[in-house]
Amino acid sequence: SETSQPHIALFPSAGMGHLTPFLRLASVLLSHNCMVTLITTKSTVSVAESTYISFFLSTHPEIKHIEFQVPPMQPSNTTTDDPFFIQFKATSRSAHLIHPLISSLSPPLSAIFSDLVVASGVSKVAIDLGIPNYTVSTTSVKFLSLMAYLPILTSDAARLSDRSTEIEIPGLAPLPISSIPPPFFNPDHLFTATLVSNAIALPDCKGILMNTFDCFEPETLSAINNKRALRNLPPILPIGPLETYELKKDQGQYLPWLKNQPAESVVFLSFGSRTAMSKDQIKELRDGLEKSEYRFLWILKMKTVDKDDSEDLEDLLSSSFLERTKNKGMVLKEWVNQQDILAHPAVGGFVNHCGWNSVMEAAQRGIPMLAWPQHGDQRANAEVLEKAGLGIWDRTWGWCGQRLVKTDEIQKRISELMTDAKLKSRAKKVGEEARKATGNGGSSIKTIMEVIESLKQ
Ligand code: BUP
Repeated sequence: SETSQPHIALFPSAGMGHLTPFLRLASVLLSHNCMVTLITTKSTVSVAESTYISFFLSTHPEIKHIEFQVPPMQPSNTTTDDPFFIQFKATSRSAHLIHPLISSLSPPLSAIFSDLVVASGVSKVAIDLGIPNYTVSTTSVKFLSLMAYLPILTSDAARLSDRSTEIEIPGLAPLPISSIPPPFFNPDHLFTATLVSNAIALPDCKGILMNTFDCFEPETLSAINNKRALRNLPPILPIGPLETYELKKDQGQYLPWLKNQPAESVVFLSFGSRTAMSKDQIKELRDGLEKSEYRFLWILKMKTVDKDDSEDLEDLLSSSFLERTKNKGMVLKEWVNQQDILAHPAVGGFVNHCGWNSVMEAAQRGIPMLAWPQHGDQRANAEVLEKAGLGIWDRTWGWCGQRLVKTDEIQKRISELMTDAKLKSRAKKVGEEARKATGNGGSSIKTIMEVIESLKQ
């Protein structure tokens, strides 16, 4: 009957890293017989986002789509020019305006699942409509705990200015200062301010749905869920690794190429959808990769936003490099289907920036990672994946642009990634645990089923 079919609105925020888990969650909900309404902002920051949204909707005509026109920001805050941070802020401060768009939906909504950066506005709307709001957090539990603690941290000027120590969140393992994103030391930074104003609303949510699984970061998870830390948080609900869904097949030559490579012989390098390294760093990476003598598939982005990426690969890498390595490797600057690449048996290691979706995609396949975090949550994430046994991380490499990581260091770590048998077997074990969590009767499946059950009435 109609009442046994919950109707859930999903409201992601900007960037592929935020959109991807929501679309994956949408397909999980549909497969459990829920109705889904997807709320997206009227224009997206990247082309990748709008392409994925349209393709997803075209393959799921049963989803209702609401386009939300976000009033643009005045370009007055000068703490950042990152278009994604600006869009977070714009969406955050207008989130309450979704009220009239969703209050008369039929059948009425049973719940709203929304991004952390709209928690404040959406939780008020949810209270008004008398329905639960779940926050979907798109990062590690470790980094979530830091964001949840940010209102306290940023209100304590003395602690913020003391850069010599670790950040201690009572009840949790301390976080080294070097893992705290630099903007967090400035309470006026647009990104920090946006997070703080929404983190204070987390206690109003019914639960925090996370793309992770029980045994990937057990300590942080149990400290929070057993009320030994951050006691005002609602339960954290691990529902991952969220299954990948059918994506638009691109015309890329990489799949036929991968097919011709021996098992586990290829290093796959990608630094996410919003990271661009400096040209000097790209050259060191190029040389380290060549010196390592491994086969490689390298996704190389030169701009933060895909729209303006017109740089030429030959200019950047030199035609002689491309010529010398043409039988050994492939460098691409276009959008690829990362989930298909990681699933390919030829891939033996993953050099990556540690965006949380990428970490979960590697975990699900048991692919060892060489962590090369660049910004934001990525150092905290690197710490988590290293501890879980999924990969290695050289902490001295620093944040993006902090120092030039040299050819020889890169060569050495890539060789370690591809030859360390212990690392390989630990990563395979992580893969088995991940698949157990999402298999029949697995912990993540149980958790999402319980949430869905609770919304039926
Ligand atoms: Br690039 C790229 N193809 O070419 P993360 C990324 N992806 O499928 P990010 C592709 O986008 P934030 C490409 O598999 C992952 O699901 C990738 O999310 C996919 O990093 C997603 O890994 C990227 O979380 O996000 O985009 O840097 O910085 O917001 O965490």
